[in-house]
Amino acid sequence: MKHIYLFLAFICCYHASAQQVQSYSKARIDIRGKEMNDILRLGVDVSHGHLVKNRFFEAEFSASELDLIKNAGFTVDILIEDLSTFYATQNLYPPVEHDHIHSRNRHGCYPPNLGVNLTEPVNFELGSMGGFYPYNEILDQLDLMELAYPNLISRRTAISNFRTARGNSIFMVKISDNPKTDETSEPKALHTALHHAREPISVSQMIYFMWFMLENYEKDPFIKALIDNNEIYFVPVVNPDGYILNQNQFPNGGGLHRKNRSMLNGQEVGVDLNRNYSYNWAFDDVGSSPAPGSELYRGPFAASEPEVQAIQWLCKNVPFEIALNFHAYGDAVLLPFGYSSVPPSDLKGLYSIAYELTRDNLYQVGRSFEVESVGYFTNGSSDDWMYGEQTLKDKIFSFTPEIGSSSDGGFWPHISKIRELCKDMLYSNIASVAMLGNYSKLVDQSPKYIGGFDHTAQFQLDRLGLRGGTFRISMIPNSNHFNYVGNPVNLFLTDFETKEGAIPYQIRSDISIGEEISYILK
Ligand code: 0X9
Ligand code: CA
Ligand code: CA
Ligand code: ZN
Repeated sequence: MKHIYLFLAFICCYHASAQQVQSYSKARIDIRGKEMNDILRLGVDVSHGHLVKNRFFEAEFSASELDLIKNAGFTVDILIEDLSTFYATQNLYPPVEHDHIHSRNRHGCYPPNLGVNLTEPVNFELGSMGGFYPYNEILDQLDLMELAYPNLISRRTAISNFRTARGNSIFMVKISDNPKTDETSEPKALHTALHHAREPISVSQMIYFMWFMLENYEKDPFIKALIDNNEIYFVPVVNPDGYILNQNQFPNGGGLHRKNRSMLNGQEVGVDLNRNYSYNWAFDDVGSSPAPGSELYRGPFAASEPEVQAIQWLCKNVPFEIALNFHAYGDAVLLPFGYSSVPPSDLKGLYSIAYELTRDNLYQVGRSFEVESVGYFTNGSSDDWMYGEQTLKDKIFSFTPEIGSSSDGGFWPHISKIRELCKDMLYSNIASVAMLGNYSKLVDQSPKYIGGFDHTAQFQLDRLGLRGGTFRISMIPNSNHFNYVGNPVNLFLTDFETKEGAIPYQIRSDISIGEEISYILK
């Protein structure tokens, strides 16, 4: 009797842990004469990887996904058998160098040519998990910030009383002046990270940005104004259960678990939190999967997951206008909708903001199915609900930055790449707050070469921010060639509007041919 009991107990344990030690490989799938959709239809996660059209698709796959793919008749080449172990040991060696070079990382200043230098915050330190932060180190960072800057950041609090399957809270903090008070008239932005447990760069860059803002408050009037006039909410770990599982299994980094750890009928299945939001949930089986075993499992019903309930609750209680939901990887900023190609009514505005967010890092911009590095539909994503749900709350301009690329190391970049990847996101982060206000972009449209003496400086003004009104453009001579410069011009711009303007000026007649004149449009 006793023996049988022990035997049964053993089976149970084995079962529970078999679920956890899903192993992942990097593999190349031959897609000649086939369709990417044939893979997607298997419920296989093709959310990242490297696609060479009509030839091959290279990405990370779980063992069960590889079985599905092989059974569907694809030829599969295993490139890295045990990907987690590869990641967990990669920092013993220099990073693998890749042949394709990106044309990004200009790292200028913000706004361009106006002061704020995008410098590394001195308080930023790498974490102990291959350079990334284990869960407790993330909470420690938030607490350290509050200790150092109690007047600029709120104390870490749980979002209502939502608890994950493993009993964790979802924490948030806010950066603003008077952070302990809700200043209802201040525009609000939301930044979230780690919907997906294996995307640790999403939280590193968030910590980096937070320190940057706090450290520059006293030093930089532009940053001070952003903090004084807005509230920035941060939810650094949407999926603590999945993240803690990864860190327990791979304390040096490399864990590839994606979903949360929800139970279904007494079995741990895990739900893809970015398929569980309530807007067009389960729209079709291409953008999410009904199969509990799939990496894209959408859950048993809309917002079945406490993590998603917490974020939806927060958005219903705080009127955010812009949200960035940080993920990895793809060198892209995605915008709604993901569920179908039906254009959102604010497509122009969404693009306009996304292009500004990526002005420094030059990431690709588009809806998930339009962007080369993504290329598929998603239903039940955070962006679709945050933007699309306009009855229970107002629309939020929501974006998904996919940080880094496969050549940066995919989900677990080499430790030597982390700071650079964080810095790549600094401009986006700052811009996401600036866009809450009355921000616009001035583009000089004057010809480079002119003759004669009477001219006009021509320019275009694009309104990027959500608050508008009148912008005053003035012309300031910057060399001593001017007889006369016209008065400042006021331009009134509605949402995302573009207008052209001109200011007349006259050049002194003693100028010689070939001489350079210079003026500033402000
Ligand atoms: O598939 C996802 O959930 C996201 N990519 S990831 O590689 N991090 O898993 C993309 C979400 C799509 N979002 C929008 N279309 N806005
Ligand atoms: Ca405030
Ligand atoms: Ca204020
Ligand atoms: Zn993700």
